[in-house]
Amino acid sequence: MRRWRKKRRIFKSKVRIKAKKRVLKEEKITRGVSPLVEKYWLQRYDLFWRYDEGIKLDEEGWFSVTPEEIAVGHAQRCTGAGVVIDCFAGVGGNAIQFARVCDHVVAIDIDPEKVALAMNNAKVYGVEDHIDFIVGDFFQLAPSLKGDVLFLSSPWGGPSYKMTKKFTLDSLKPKDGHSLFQVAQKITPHIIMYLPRNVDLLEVEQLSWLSSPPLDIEIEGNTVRGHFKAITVYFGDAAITQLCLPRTLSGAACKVCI
Ligand code: MGP
Ligand code: SAH
Repeated sequence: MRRWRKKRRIFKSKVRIKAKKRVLKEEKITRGVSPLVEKYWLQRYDLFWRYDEGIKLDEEGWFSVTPEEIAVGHAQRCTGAGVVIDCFAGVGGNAIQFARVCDHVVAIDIDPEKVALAMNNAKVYGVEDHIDFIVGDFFQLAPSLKGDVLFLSSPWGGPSYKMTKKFTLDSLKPKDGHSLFQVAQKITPHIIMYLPRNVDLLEVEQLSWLSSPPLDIEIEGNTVRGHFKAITVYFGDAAITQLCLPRTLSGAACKVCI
């Protein structure tokens, strides 16, 4: 009799667990997000404070967008700047914040779907008139671009970027970090790079030494609610705190704040 009761209890709890799983699955379907996106969806208000007002993202957008608090920090560095070019604009996380403080923003993305999403999101924030959206390949467009500050947040190869202990610049997509930096420098030396938190910092510093003359550089750790999210590197005048930065032997200023 006791064994039978125990069996019945186990059966009932299994049924309950199955029902709970079904409800969770249904909830996910109603939210319209895949299991990969679920974790980022839970952070939606950190990504876009005005998420509920009509913000739209696709899968890559969910895991790549710069959280709003970090994007605001990037933009503050460019307050009053003339033209900022967001070379890999995605769903507009950065472009929107730049548009709030700069004269004009050029937002480029190779994926037409991303540009459509970024335009929609810029409308939600009421800044669409301050942004020129371009569908195109940054590397092809580069020779014809003119701007005061360049923002580079290229793909890192998806959320698996953190599987490796040290993320090297050659893992950046679609071209390695050195080539990307060289192309960018031909447009302006005032460059901001948004990079993985496990990026090889020595390699990053080398980018400034390899420039001629060496560029001032500031490396900043980015957190949201105390969670270490990414690293931002400011080069040239974008490293605006340069006046109080220690000078290296090369003559360039260098500050690391992580
Ligand atoms: P994450 O590490 O995938 O998220 O991305 P989280 O919540 O820190 O995950 P955890 O499990 O490690 O705690 C952190 C941040 O990096 C995201 O919010 C994006 O801003 C940025 N990011 C991530 N990826 C994969 C990319 C990318 O490919 N390109 C760019 N530009 N940014 C990315
Ligand atoms: N900072 C953005 C996220 C950028 S994710 C935000 O906050 O929303 C990187 C983006 O680079 C992706 O949207 C991808 O479509 C785009 N991309 C990849 N290769 C590109 C290229 N050659 N030129 C321009 N954009 C490219």
